[in-house]
Amino acid sequence: LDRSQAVFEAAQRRIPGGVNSPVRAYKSVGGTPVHIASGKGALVRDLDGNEYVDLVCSYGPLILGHAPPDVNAAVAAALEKGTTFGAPTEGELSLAEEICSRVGVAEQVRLVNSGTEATMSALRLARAATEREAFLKFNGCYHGHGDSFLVKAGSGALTHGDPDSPGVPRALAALTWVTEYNDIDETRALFERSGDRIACVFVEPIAGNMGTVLPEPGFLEGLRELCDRHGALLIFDEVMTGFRVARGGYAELSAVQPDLVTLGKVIGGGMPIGAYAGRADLMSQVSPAGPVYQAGTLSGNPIAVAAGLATLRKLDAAAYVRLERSGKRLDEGLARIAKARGIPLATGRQGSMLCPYFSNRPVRHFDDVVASDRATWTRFFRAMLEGGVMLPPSPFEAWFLSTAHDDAIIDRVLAAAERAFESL
Ligand code: KE4
Repeated sequence: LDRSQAVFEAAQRRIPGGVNSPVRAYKSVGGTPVHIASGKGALVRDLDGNEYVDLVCSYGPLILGHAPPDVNAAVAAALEKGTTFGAPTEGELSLAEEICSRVGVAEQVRLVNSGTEATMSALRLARAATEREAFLKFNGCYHGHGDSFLVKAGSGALTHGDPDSPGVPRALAALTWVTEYNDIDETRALFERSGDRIACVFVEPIAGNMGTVLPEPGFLEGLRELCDRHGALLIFDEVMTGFRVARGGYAELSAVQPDLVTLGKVIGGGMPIGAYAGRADLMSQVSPAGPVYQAGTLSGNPIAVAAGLATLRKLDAAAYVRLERSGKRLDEGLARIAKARGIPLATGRQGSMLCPYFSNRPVRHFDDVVASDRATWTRFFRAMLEGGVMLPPSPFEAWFLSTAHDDAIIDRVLAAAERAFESL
């Protein structure tokens, strides 16, 4: 990793931690972060020429794999006409129509440039629409780095939030309330105490930022019922699950429908993008149709829109059949190998997003994730990297597959896992 090492050392002088997003710095697993030179399909190559099967897939966007020909062609064609105009274009309408045709609750969409912008904006809209200031999120869920979201469960009686980062004003953090994911009783108690103050509930319908934790039966249903009873909005943060777990996102798989949904990652096909969408009576309150201000220089830019449209248009029913086949093959293969070696492994999976935990109990809450054997996980991460498979460098990150991860690629991952488990 000589070249990665050299670039990383120089980068740390010019970029905080040498990276532009913290997880990439390998803090959880130690060692030099592998710097990537190129990617194609399911494979990436580092600066020193080493090849890996990529299970990071940029933390979700690359559902068609690296440099898919149709997406690259669409971007190249768009580039010929310029990159951004600061004026409306037809492509933005096409992408909005495409999103609304797939996401049941979406009657209107506003495009932004990241998941963080999408959740920040949706929160502002929810606060405006309900004229309430407090909102609820869940321990272990991540909704981007907006101030109101960098809050951990508070010590206060009302579970008032405490800042999870310096620089987040305490007065703001106090308006973020935090309860346990999959614990509808604690959430119901909070609503009964203060439901009239809650503007909205933000939830990852599948928690993809503490690995992959599925909602227990009754959890999302309970949130819907509590929001309806107390006049709060239910917001599904589908930045990660949107168009990942089904053609219409998680909401297609569930009887529970949110009032607003936030999107990102897949809808940009690898280019910077985010979106928030929902019923017209809510979205029509957003500027300039309504008073809730939100803006962005590159929002809806033709390049991201071209990449997103090309991606969504490839995601037909057959694509999701392939994604499920690959996810199932990997999940079952890992379970078989771990069982043969007597190593406790619990895996959360939905389609092509999954996370194995070294745990002898099912992972239902954040504390189950924290209790899993992260030292063994780190040794596993290292052994897999040695074996030519690049996992996300943190036990709290979901693994992602793409339509380019075919049976041969999955079997190559399982062969590396066989050797990695032997070394544990
Ligand atoms: P971005 O601002 O990173 O585009 O999106 C924030 C976000 C919002 N909501 C959910 C459910 C998300 O998963 C994310 C971003 N996910 C992380 C992965 N854990 C991005 C990776 C990173 O931070 O580098």
